[in-house]
Amino acid sequence: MQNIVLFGPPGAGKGTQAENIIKKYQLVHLSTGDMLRNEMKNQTELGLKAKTLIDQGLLVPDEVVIGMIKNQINQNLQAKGFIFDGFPRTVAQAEALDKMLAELNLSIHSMVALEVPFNTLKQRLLQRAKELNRTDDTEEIIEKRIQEYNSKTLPVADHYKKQNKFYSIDGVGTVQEVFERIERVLQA
Ligand code: B4P
Repeated sequence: MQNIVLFGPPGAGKGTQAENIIKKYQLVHLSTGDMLRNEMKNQTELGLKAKTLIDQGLLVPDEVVIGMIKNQINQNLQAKGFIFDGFPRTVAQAEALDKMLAELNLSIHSMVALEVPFNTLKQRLLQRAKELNRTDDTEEIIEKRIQEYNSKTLPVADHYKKQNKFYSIDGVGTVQEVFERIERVLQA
């Protein structure tokens, strides 16, 4: 079973590349961003609480996303592997993920980190704002999301570096070029 963490700042292309990876490797795609947007669309209690945080560029509490991921893993125990997209985003989430996988005799195989400069991230997200109308893709909120990433999410890379599971990928180029770089890591 190959379990992969797809890592990177907002707009790095995690969701975009996850689509390519699941098509090729038939892994189960677990995106906490998609799960939260689904809750928001259905106006559930969780979705309404998450929206107030997401619209300020803030992270949703650890226990909420950890619970969602645990649920999805347990519903997909027959999977060939999982691709974690946008999760873990804090060290506490990474520790919880390691623990829940260990209880199932599983582990993370690799963290694939997409590296993209700040200005490119901003351009991509402002472009996406025009296409998808996401309320968290305004200039002010993008900057807050990147600050949150730098303070709370970047340390997650060290967590996997210590385990020798960290692979840095240049995330600038066409979607296909970036995918080919990821494939080289996954096939190694
Ligand atoms: P996410 O949904 O995870 O979104 P993201 O970081 O904005 O985007 P991603 O990196 O997937 O970018 P994409 O492929 O779409 O999170 C949204 C929010 O939910 C967070 O801010 C947070 O509040 C909350 N949340 C989610 N998970 C959480 C957690 N675990 N804990 C706490 N809170 C959590 O790419 C962006 C754009 O770039 C797209 O328009 C795409 O077409 C374009 N693009 C991609 N690759 C490109 C390329 N190579 N060249 C040009 N454009 C490209």
